[in-house]
Amino acid sequence: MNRLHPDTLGELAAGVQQPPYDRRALRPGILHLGPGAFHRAHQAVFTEDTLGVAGGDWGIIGVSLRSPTVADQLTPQDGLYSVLSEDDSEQELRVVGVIQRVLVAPREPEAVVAAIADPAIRIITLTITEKGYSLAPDGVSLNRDDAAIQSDLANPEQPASAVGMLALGMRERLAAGGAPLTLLSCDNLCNNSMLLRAVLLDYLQTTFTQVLPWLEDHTAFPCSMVDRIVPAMTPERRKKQCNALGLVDEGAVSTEPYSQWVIEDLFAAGRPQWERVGVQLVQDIAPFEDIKLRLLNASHSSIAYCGLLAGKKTVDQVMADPDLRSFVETLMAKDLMPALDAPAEFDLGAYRDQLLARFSNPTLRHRCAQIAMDGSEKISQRWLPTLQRRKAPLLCKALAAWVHFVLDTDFDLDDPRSDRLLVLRASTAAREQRVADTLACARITPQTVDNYDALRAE
Ligand code: CS2
Repeated sequence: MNRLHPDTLGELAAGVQQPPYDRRALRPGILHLGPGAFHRAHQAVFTEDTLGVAGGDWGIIGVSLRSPTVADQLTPQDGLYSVLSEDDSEQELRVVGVIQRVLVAPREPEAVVAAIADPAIRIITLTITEKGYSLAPDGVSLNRDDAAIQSDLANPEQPASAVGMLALGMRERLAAGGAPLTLLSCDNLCNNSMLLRAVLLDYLQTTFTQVLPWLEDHTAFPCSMVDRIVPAMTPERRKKQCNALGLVDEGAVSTEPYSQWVIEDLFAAGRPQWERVGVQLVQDIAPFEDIKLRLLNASHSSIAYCGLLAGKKTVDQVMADPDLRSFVETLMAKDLMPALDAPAEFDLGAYRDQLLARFSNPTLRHRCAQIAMDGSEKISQRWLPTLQRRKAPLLCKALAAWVHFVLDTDFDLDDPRSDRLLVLRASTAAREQRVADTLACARITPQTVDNYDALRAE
């Protein structure tokens, strides 16, 4: 089989959808930090669909902050990749063409800075994961104890962190005339773009203060809620997808049919007509963020830790186990849903039913271990707000499962605080202290939760 490339599109299997516009007419208008599978299955697809329906020339340049993997996958394919979306009743395979180039920051830092400075780039979107924002333990300011931030603050001309890279790029943008810019976070954090703004302001105050007035007047930071389940690709799945495609695709992504994007309608320099393809542009994003993080993601993390401890590998396996499913359903009904202030017109019950069906999708094989990653960051976004609002005994069980997972098992700990957590795992200190220290890694402390002692006792 040949490799996917504009020159080989004629060899695609019948029925595979192709970009519905002329790729040669695209101009880079969006820069995306973190072009991993999630971006390629979500924001890129919405923009691709918009080009098909509404025209325009919004091309995307991807920037990987660390690894060359995505560039190595997509560059030989001229940016093309395929997306398979499926559940047990539908299946769609398509080739997406909206990504024009992928840059690798450590390999070509000047090109990344130049792209951020380029006035043709009008929107910077980000999927850099929760830990990419370098948030301090208070969850809202810049973590100056973070090694990457410390090194960037000491040497802001050669940044490695996302915040440092954006700050340097913005300084150059200002020097190049200061064209207005929108920065749009697409990570699973409450108030995501406001947090990005806060850490950037903090960083700029000690690096390039001249950027601050421009940032105040010429940038916009709309928050957004993103939703699509995108499991990490496996070699077997990729092989199957390539066979269905008729071409080798190293950048293949597979996902579910469902996809949702809600964005605060606050842009500094225009945007694609995303509303034409179902993106919701709203004034008040808070209810959408809360419902998604505190119901979908909160259940997801509970499924991950409880499932792994019960010997399950994937989310659908957990959902197929009657006891675990009943635990998830009760957790949603008794603890998570009552802690939400959903708008009166929002049908929370229908949303819950849809989530249960999405989690049960047998074609996704979404690994619990993937969701279990970065627990210390995710828990404070997904579980803490509910724990702060009410007594939540089932959620406490999930929290106990995480603590048990960290302290008492030999599961791999893929977490930004894994050094600390591994020390706690090995420690022979009193149990109570180790539990408290583990909880503190997820920002759960007597300062953040009122009924902390009761919660820890559970
Ligand atoms: C998951 C999310 O990996 C995780 O932590 O909970 O990535 C989840 O699949 C998405 O947020 C769904 O939109």
